[in-house]
Amino acid sequence: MTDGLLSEEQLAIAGTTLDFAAEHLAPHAVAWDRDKHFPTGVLRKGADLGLGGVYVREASGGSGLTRSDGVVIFETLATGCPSIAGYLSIHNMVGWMIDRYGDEAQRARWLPALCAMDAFGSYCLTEPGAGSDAAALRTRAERDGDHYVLTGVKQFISGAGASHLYIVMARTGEPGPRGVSAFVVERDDAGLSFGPNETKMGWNAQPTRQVVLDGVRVPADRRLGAEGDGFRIAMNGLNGGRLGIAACSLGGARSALRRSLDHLADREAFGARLLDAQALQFRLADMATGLTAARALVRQAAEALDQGLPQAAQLCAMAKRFATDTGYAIADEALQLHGGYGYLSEYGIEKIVRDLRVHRILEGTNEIMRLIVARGLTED
Ligand code: FAD
Ligand code: 2MC
Repeated sequence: MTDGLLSEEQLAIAGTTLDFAAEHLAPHAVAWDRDKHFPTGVLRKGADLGLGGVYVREASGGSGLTRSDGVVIFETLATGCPSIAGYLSIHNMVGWMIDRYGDEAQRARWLPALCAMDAFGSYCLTEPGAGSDAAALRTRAERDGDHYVLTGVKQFISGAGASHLYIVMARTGEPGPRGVSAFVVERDDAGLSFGPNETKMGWNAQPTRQVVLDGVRVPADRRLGAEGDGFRIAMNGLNGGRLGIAACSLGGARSALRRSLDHLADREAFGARLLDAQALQFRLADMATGLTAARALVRQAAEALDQGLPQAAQLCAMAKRFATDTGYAIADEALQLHGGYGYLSEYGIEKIVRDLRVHRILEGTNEIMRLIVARGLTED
């Protein structure tokens, strides 16, 4: 079911990304999850379609698309695999941050490889002692002449080890958000190392590792933006990132709903198709309604971000909270409608539930999304 609200161009994009998801992601998603395989070759194929630099300006070598286009892209990709679509969303957050806050030399140095996905990107904010309270981060970047020396540990970093570029938020000044700066660290920089790939409930088709910075010495031109601007840069990156994750939840839920319809149409019990039971039809109707409501909020937030509206950050938080909770509930309901088959790995439904579970935690937990929304209410 489509809502008929996409532009001609967005319909064309959605057709391409749906085909990509159906051909290159969906057939392998269960095996990648089982084998913890990060399919870099498939990601590079996506770059041929412009998926490596979705929001990077065309002048910088990207696709120059809007957030409103982006949520269509990530929803459709996630119908094939939420974990891979989720990683691509993070990679695109990194590219956008370099394009938006980098200078000309920095854009020229990193963006061509990121857009081609010859280089993968990771975003490093969280630390073992600073997750939700990100402004409490303790990784230090000490100025030493024309260089900075970075020391600290980043926790739960998506793509770590496989990625070539790491945007690292580190402290250059006072405690709190105003003492934070952003740096681009390259995988080959001396002193950079990685923890083991974490064993996780879901998102198994991409690695999650600690990133350890042990006196990593980088030239000052690796700093993105001015000293002290790093927290603002990180938060602005996350506004769009949260929409990407929200859209990935829509895609996972959309696939789970589609599979439920197919399963109930095939399955017979008590002398009739299960799809003919009105009790089950009503549950499908509620799933479709929840999905459509969540999609509407995600698109409204994307439009607000595209227009640079002052309430955009709050709308992104609302959309992330609502779409990830709703998407998870739909996937869980789909598992129930599949009966025992939903619990078997080969049907792919339990994988969607596991993948979507973490969307309620990462890129800001849904409690933090409520905090952002509530702060906006009391500031009005
Ligand atoms: P905590 O901050 O310790 O929170 C614990 C609980 O307390 C949560 O339920 C939280 O909502 C709640 N809580 C905390 N403060 C409040 C409050 N004020 N009010 C109400 N409730 C509160 N980070 C990155 O930087 N880059 C990545 O690429 C990345 N990828 C990730 C991939 C995976 C698979 C996972 C699991 C995490 C990833 N993260 C990444 C980290 C993620 O963003 C954090 O886990 C998340 O922000 C929460 O931080 P925390 O785990 O330290 O939880
Ligand atoms: N957009 C733009 N600016 C923002 C912003 C947003 N969403 N959120 C905060 N800011 C600005 C804010 O306006 C303020 O600016 P100024 O100093 O100019 O006034 C500055 O940032 C500090 O903000 P606060 O005063 O609100 O700081 P506080 O510490 O009270 O709260 C909080 C910040 C809780 C909103 C932030 O720490 C947060 O978002 N925590 C969640 C962390 C998170 O999302 N981590 C995700 C890691 S990435 C990941 O998981 C991946 C999978 C990639």
